[in-house]
Amino acid sequence: MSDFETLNEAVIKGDVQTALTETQNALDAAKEVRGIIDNGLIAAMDEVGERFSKGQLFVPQMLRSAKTMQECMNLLKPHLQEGETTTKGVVMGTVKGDLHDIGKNLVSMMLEGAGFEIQDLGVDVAPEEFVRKVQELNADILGMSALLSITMPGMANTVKALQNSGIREKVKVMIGGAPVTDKYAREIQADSYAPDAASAVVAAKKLLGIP
Ligand code: B1M
Repeated sequence: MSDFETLNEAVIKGDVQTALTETQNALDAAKEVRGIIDNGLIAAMDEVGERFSKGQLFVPQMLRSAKTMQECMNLLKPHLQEGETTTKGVVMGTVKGDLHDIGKNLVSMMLEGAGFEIQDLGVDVAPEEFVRKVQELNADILGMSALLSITMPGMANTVKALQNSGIREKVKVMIGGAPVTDKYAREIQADSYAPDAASAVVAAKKLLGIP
């Protein structure tokens, strides 16, 4: 039995209380924080992503797992040494005029579960704001979400704004949201499209050459 089996199961089930207790137990037993994250939390979220892709669990369960992982991360964060957090940064937001954030939050949580550091700009984010944050943080990936057909052009406008600022080549652009398609991503010269949160993790890793 792996050291983290109970924690893995609690995250997969979305059982916050058990997951927090197991995380605290692991800390008390002086387990390495990075190991708790990698083997206890990320491994569980990988399994959640896998089951979601196979249609064995659905969005509400995935949200519960993501929330459970988030709570455990909050417990672990103060124990992380400088340099133990990932160096791969993602600036994330829902585009201008669009207030839908459930899917975007789910994608952010799954990416965080996979070890990315997320800077979430929230909803209704203007192109200039995306560009400013990408520049400021030297982000590896810019993730944009849109749920309304009429707000999708905000993605194209942001890609143009990145080009105009001369930083387009420095950041990978990933887009998603119910009306967004792979074809649209190619049209606006985004680097990647993902149809759901589990695929977003796969796509983000692929963009940065992470196995
Ligand atoms: Co609105 N809404 N809504 N809404 N809403 C939709 C999107 C709609 C399809 C409903 C419908 O008409 N059937 C429709 C859009 C039609 C269209 O343009 N194609 C619509 C509309 C019209 C509107 C308003 C205009 C309604 C009105 O006021 N007349 C209005 C607009 C407000 C605004 O944004 N300016 C509005 C408002 C709202 C609420 C505020 C009430 C609420 C949002 C609450 C919130 O987000 N905090 C809301 C909701 C809840 C919905 C529905 C019911 C559910 C959306 C959702 O959260 N899905 C939605 C109908 C539907 O989708 N069934 C609808 C669950 C979520 C997990 O999935 O967001 O698709 P989703 O995210 C997925 C993937 O798309 C992908 O991964 C996620 C997880 O698997 N993904 C990414 C998302 N972002 C990604 C980014 C990536 C990669 C993947 O990389 C960066």
